[in-house]
Amino acid sequence: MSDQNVFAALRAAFPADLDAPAVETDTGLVYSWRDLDRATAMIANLLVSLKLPEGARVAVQVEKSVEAMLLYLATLRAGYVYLPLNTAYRGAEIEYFLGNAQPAVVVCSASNFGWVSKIAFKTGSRHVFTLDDDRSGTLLARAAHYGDRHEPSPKKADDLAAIVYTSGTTGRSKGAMLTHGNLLSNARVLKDYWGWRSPAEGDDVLIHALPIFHVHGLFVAIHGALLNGSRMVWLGKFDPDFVIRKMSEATVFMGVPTLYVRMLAQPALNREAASHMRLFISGSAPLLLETFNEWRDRTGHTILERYGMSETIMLTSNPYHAAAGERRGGTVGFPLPGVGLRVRGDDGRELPAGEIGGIEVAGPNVFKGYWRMPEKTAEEFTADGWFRTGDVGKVDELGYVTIVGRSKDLIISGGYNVYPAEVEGYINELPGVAESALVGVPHPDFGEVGVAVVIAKPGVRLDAEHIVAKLKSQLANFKIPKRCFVVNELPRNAMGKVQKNLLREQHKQLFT
Ligand code: MLC
Ligand code: AMP
Repeated sequence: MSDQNVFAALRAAFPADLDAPAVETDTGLVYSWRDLDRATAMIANLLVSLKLPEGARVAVQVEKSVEAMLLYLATLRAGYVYLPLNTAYRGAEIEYFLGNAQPAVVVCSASNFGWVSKIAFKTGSRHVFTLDDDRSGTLLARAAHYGDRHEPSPKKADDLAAIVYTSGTTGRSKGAMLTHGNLLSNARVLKDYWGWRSPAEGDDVLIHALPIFHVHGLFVAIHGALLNGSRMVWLGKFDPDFVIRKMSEATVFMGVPTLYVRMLAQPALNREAASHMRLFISGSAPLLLETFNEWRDRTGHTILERYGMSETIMLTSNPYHAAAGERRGGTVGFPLPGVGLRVRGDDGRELPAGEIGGIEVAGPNVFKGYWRMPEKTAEEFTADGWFRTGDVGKVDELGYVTIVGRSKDLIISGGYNVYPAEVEGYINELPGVAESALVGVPHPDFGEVGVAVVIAKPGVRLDAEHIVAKLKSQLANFKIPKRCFVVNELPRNAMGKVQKNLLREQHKQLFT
């Protein structure tokens, strides 16, 4: 197979006019295609000069910036493995990720250099650079000494491109190993499926408003624009008002449902504001039918909902072209071309249309396995090689997939995953805590949020606010329970298992 380096494929799609704008930021900076090419070459040359071993990981925890995207692209260009880390992660979380992935290079913001570098050196990293969202830091200062030409490292489809950590339902996070073949095949399918228009066909412009340390903002959005040679309007942080204003010069927007909810709260959102737009895409969490309908009423656009995972990138999508069917609210559309999707019952039987069971998938987009966890990898794949998503759903007669729930105990809050087992583990470690349960309840802004219910050890008086304050010092902010209750007992079934469904029911109206 010829070279499958994702960067090489993206680079080949750059428009002929390299001086045309490729990225324009919310702070008024403009980067040309030539800038992207040269800067990624310089960073790639710096990485190569470090003489890293084959397959070395480059772990990155920095605020969103165009330079952070360039570092991602440069890592692919140089042939190393990119490991993005949410900026919300705190000390213990970072210590685990670096200890598990053993990256050769760590890049962090200057203000975190003290504690991050301490962990990085302890876990065996040789190089720690800084990068801030104002183009400062040692990474760029060092890269400035290197040449602006670099031949992308040739890669096979099966070579590792990125490791994306996803929390585990039990135990620790797992690093999903994604290959160049996974990323490239998915990007090519989406380019076609979502009708990206080449510059000659009318120039798509993407509004990029998502974080770039997860699949949605990092792969789906960035690859989508670059593989099509399309300009990006780049936001460091989502701002509903700014996005609505920029719609007049853009055509594509991708967001998690919370972003749509927040834009709907702006009076400026109307048909005229959205008239230049071609496509609104939603994913990472369930889009409420109410949001889907309200968006159509207010803007005249039907949101295209799609479904994916860190382990698989994109799996299904509602159709773009009307000829392929309508975009159906409440569904995640059809399996993408090349993606196999089946629904199986508890007894392993493949279920017919309309019946609810576990969703399993296969295809060139499905990851290679969990980093250094062969037993976990084996658990999540069936004997015939299909990946168990942990999502529960059905496929109707026409082929539309609907997700009705999850077999994995997971809360999706504002598009971020929160695993109750992890948060409960931290709560249970606090002095005086006997036991705890974290459940997801509906929330008007984040879709779903975590609520903690805690039992004290005999004779101990616990303070809910104190528990939350302690968690804030240890865990990423989006994992912090939005409310905490100290109670005398947890509801249990006959087997002694905590009945989370009853807790969810009890607290379901806390925020609505
Ligand atoms: C922020 N907070 C959250 C939160 N984000 N709480 C729960 N869930 C979240 N997602 C908390 C903060 O800790 C803070 O609490 C308070 O909310 C306000 O913080 P903020 O900083 O003002 O929030 P904001 O920056 O506006 O962030 C909200 C958001 C962000 C929706 C813009 O969460 C976001 O960008 N989400 C997108 C996530 C994403 O890209 N997911 C894709 C995963 S890929 P306090 O108490 O400190 O004030 C994937 C696969 C696929 O799932 O299919 O795509
Ligand atoms: P992550 O591990 O962050 O990649 O999250 C993947 C999970 O997000 C999936 O397994 C689903 O549970 C959920 N998800 C992604 N897209 C959708 C969607 N459109 N509707 C419902 N759930 C979704």
